[in-house]
Amino acid sequence: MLRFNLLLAGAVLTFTVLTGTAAAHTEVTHMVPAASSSVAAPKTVTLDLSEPVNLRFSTFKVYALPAGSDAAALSKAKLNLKYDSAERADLFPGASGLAARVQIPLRAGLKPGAYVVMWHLLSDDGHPVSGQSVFRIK
Ligand SMILES: [Cu+2]
Repeated sequence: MLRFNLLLAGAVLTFTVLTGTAAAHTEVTHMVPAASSSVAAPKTVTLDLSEPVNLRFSTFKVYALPAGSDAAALSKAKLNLKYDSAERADLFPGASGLAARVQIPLRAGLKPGAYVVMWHLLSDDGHPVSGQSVFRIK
């Protein structure tokens, strides 16, 4: 009986670990330009996600980061703004459908300085995930 209980406990633990992994929140696994990198003016930002997300319920923006500003605070202030395309460094028109890779076109002639890529995603399990990453144009 003890042995059976141990087996059962092991099976429950294994199940928990496996389903825990499957229900993990969507993450940005790779990005170009990479976080903290310094690059010549790029034409696009590319984000790879750990699983496909529904783009219709996801937001991606790029903003210039004013000197001395906090990237997380700027993202919080700007992610939910509507009709802010004139302020933004990107020309992302929005999208729909499922995708695990997102390409965000950038404006031509962006000035040297820091830029924040910010995102708001709907994970597979229905939970929202927000994040941001900073790169620098030389
Ligand atoms: Cu969740």
